[in-house]
Amino acid sequence: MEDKDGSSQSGSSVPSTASTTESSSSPSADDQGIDVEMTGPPVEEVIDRSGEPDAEEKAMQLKEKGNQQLSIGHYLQAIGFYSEALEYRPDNAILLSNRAMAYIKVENYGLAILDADHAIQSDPKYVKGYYRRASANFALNHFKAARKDFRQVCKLKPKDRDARSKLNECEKAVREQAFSKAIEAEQTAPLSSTYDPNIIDVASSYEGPHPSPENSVLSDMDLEASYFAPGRLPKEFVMAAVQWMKSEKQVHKRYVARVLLACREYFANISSLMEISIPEVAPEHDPTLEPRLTVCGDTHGQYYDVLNIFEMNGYPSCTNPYLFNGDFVDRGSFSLEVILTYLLFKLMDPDCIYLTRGNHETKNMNRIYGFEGEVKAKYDDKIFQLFLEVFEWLPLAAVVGGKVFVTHGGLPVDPTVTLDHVRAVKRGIEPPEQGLMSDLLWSDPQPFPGKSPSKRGVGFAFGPDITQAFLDRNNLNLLVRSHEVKEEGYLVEHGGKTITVFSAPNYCDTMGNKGAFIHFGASLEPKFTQYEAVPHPEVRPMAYAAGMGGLFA
Ligand SMILES: [Mn+2]
Repeated sequence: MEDKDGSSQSGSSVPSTASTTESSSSPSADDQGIDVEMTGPPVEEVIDRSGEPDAEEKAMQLKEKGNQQLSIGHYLQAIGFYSEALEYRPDNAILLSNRAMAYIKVENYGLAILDADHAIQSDPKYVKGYYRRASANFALNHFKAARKDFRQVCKLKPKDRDARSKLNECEKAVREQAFSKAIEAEQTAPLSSTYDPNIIDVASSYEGPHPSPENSVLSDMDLEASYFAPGRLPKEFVMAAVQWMKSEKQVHKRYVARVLLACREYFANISSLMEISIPEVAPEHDPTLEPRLTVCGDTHGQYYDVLNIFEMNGYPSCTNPYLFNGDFVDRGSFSLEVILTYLLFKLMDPDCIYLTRGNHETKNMNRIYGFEGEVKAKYDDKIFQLFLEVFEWLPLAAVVGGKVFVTHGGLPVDPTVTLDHVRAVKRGIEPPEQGLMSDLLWSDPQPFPGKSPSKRGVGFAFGPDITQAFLDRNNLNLLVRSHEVKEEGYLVEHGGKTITVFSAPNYCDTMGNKGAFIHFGASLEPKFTQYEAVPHPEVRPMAYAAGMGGLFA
């Protein structure tokens, strides 16, 4: 673990080789159906080397290198090789659809769709172009568009059973979407209002922790439920549960259900914008330290790396509070353990841990990136539904020390948005296609002024001028966001006004990046700590990501 000076001068020199910002074309607003004027960068010139001798051979060599990188999970390197190959063969459908695949892997669905469009244009008979476009649209909740492309695949390859099953899955998603729209209109009661943990039996064979002081099962259900009120969950139980899960065992379903019901209730009754102050006293575990709040970025189911943060930096307590900035689940196969640990601490003491919603605390991301499969494997569908209800009520942003704005993705590009708008965002829903919630959850910074369509296909890219204007308008000093893997675990941009923090080291066991967290003391000067990944039990990332036949795994 190394401490780094927190000044923006030193931070901004950190290279961003792992950030996912490469783009060879600038998508137009029309493609996205977004009705705003874009002031993005001039379209990057793609060098055309197709006339050079041996162009074909060079393109194929670069394709092989790209394929090799793709197969070992080095997606950004793969994108680099495919982009180089495309300079020699700009309209090659295979190269375009391979790069689309790599873009999908890094969640750049907007760019994937552009490449797939291009591939289909170049060769309307090349089925993978349709596959890729369908996958990216599926990830974006555009199920009807995805269905159209899988229909085309089935037409081109009538005997392809895999395509048939994916088409069926699209049909199912279209039906589900229509159904949830219908029940939304009918205001059907959520599962949490009818779910009754009292009828779940705790068998005598259960050897895990209990919330009662005697660490034994209670027969008085009201008494048991009362332990799960915010601020009342015993520390002994929380710490025992954390250790129990570390040994790959499960906390009893009755207790998990109580945690989820209590947390849903808690989050539904607090503001969408949290106001968090810096503690006035030093962390209890080490009184020599400066009082601070610790801000972490994406943790993505990397439970053993989360425990490593706590071992290095102290467990959450009112004198050692944490803010986890979204994307707790998906990708890593210990997502259940990560989110449950955060929620247990939340109930132990609501002021020891703060959570903001990430774009992965959503139903559709969980379907394709593993959390749904994981919860259904470890518990059941109803517990998963209760998790979704908690996610729907998570706050969307925080103001730290009155001056630092923290949100998962980024800033809205609408030049009139104030903190009051953030407070007023309607929650209890999946993020809409566009609007303030989507911007906060999905947007990314860009180095040049203005706004551009997002490489992801949701939200926008916002420049340093947009950041400065938002901070000025709201009397703030700094934006902290997460959402993108960074080689050094963090990156300072926009003249020191935008910090990205990412806390999942060696993301997906393949990316080789460091993790980082930030300390904010009374001065609100960010101080960074970087760290490497630690070993975890042999369950590979995305082990539970079975959605769409494991297409995204
Ligand atoms: Mn994210």
